[in-house]
Amino acid sequence: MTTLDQSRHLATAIPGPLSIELTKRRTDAVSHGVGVTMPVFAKRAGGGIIEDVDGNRLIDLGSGIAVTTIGNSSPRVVDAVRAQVADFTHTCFMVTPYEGYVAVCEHLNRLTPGSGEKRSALFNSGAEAVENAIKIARAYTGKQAVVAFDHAYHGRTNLTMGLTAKSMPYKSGFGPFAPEIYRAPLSYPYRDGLVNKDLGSNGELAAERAIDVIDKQIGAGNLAALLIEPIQGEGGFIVPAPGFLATLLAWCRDHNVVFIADEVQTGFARTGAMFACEHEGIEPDLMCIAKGIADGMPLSAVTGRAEIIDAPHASGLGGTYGGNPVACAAALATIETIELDGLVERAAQIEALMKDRLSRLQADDDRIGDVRGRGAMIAVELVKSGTSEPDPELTKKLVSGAHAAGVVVLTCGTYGNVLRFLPPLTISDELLLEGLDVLALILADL
Ligand code: PLZ
Repeated sequence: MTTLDQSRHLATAIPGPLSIELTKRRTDAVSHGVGVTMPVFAKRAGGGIIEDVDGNRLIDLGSGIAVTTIGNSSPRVVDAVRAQVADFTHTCFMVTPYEGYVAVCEHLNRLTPGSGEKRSALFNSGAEAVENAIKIARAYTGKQAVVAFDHAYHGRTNLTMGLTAKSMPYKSGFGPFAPEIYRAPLSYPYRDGLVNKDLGSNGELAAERAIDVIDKQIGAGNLAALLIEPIQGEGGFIVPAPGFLATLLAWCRDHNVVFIADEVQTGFARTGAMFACEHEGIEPDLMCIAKGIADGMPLSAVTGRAEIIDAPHASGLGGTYGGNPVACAAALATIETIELDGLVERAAQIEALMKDRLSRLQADDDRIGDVRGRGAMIAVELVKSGTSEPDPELTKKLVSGAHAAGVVVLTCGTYGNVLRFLPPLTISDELLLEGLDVLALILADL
């Protein structure tokens, strides 16, 4: 295979003729319920570039929604997957197990925060990991209620739709949802701070507000689990105020409530730590892991305290494909790559680079209300000039301008006004800064 040139290049207008052709086929063949961010079809990807079928090379600031963190088709993953496919593709771990599954669990038990005895179970998707974490928490506590937070995103299956906060496009028309799901207020420093300065900066205060709602509306005696993203992903890359997570965790420990960290988007070196919980010094009871774990092969996990995760009866957890051997081989190669190539440190460098560039942009442009995030998970919240009112229209225009200029960038946020950056950690500084420069130019023109 020829190496992929690490430069942005527009060979045609975006989308080009071959992508337009494929889009016609897609419209005829693929359910219109499946949305698409950018109407270009991928041909190859690696480093910091996605090449489309028309020969356009796009700067990748999305990593397929935080999945190809170690770079697309990462060399060790390619080798490991090839070797595993040639040996066997599937036996089902529940029928005749294989070493790769066990080895992935050993690594996860080692890599996740917390020194006590831990165990893991493997599944296919982020949503499936969340569903299983809740099954485990219910089995362990003998209680049923689950609390999730404002702006939360946990998936699109029935239970996880119920846990996800935003109606459009995730839930609208798809109910009824599972019972015993409750919602508590999050710590959202930028928006809390507009209302009450202390609340914006003091995570303990924000946690007390949430605990009060939980106490009054659910009661700890009924609550099996508290489920939270340590940095919210789809909800807007919201980093809670310091102390918020630790205060919630301490309350959970006092009340026999299982604290589940959904690290599906934040995990696996993305935030400048192996897991985002490390930044807050907390050790969750259970952690949901997916996305970056296997460089795009479908794999997810629940890892946590042995006492809790062993609570379900034998055969209470499982699934045909969970911990597929090819996905496990990819995960082992991913872990090796992160550790040998120092990618956790690389994510921290990317944070410094991006925050420097974006804060300078913010200083000159009051439509950038907030710059936030950690590691290679950085966002800007766009507002109407001179206000804090969300500006989803500006966000849409900026993103479509970026797409036309060959920069793959995504949005998020309850109000649709957050531009989020999730570059692969293998992107060069030059490409990363070029991507941000393109955005800055488009923003200046709008
Ligand atoms: N938990 C924190 O970010 C997936 C979803 C994109 P699955 N986020 C991207 C979309 O529009 O479907 C996600 C997440 C967090 C759970 C999930 C769900 O992971 O692998 O998509 O099921």
